[in-house]
Amino acid sequence: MFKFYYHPSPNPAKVALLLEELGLPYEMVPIDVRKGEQHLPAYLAINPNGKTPALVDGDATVFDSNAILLYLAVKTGKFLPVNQPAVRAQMYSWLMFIATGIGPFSGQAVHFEHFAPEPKAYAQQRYSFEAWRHWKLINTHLAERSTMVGDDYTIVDMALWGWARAVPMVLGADAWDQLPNVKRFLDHMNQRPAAQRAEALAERHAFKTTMDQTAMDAMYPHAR
Ligand SMILES: N[C@@H](CCC(=O)N[C@@H](CS)C(=O)NCC(=O)O)C(=O)O
Repeated sequence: MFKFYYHPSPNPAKVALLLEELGLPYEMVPIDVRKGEQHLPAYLAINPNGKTPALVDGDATVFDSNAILLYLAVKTGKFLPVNQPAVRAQMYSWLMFIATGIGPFSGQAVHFEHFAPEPKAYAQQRYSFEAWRHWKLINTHLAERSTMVGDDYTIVDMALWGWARAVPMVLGADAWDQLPNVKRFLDHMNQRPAAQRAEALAERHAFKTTMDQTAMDAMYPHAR
């Protein structure tokens, strides 16, 4: 059985969705990042980066959400696009674009908008600009397509879903007005029973929800 190290936030959500789509048994192990559990030595032995998610599959340990998506998709042979170089090239490109662009810029945009101390105007502007630029690019890509790569539902759609849920938090409540294709994609994905089960995973543990000083110290140790 897989051990899935989880916190209810965008990167773990991608993996929760794939595990639910696969229908394979897994044990959810809560890592409460607002309590600092990501820094415990036992967890760092699994994910040296001290972030969620991570997955343990027997003697295999995988960390970083999109690496876990690839690991599970390759292992099971499911939710990969057709095995043609041109299509697989698109899969790698969009997976990495989400991992290195959408995720980090969206995460930092939230950080500077909601949590960073002053002065922060320059950083706020830079990350907001880059987050918008990345999401507009996805919006354009989805203009005439319902899936990110090829004709099938793949791990790239799951990777995007994890962060698409957070768009109003990242870009503001009226962001959907400028990203109608991303909204259509998200609404469609949210109808999947596996997506609903992935969302419900958050209710299986009483995760800390307040962003108090303990949580700030745990998540932003440089600012202590
Ligand atoms: N590149 C990593 C990023 C993981 C990440 O930033 N996870 C967040 C939740 S979405 C986290 O665990 N944050 C806790 C912290 O920053 O201390 C991935 O894709 O898995």
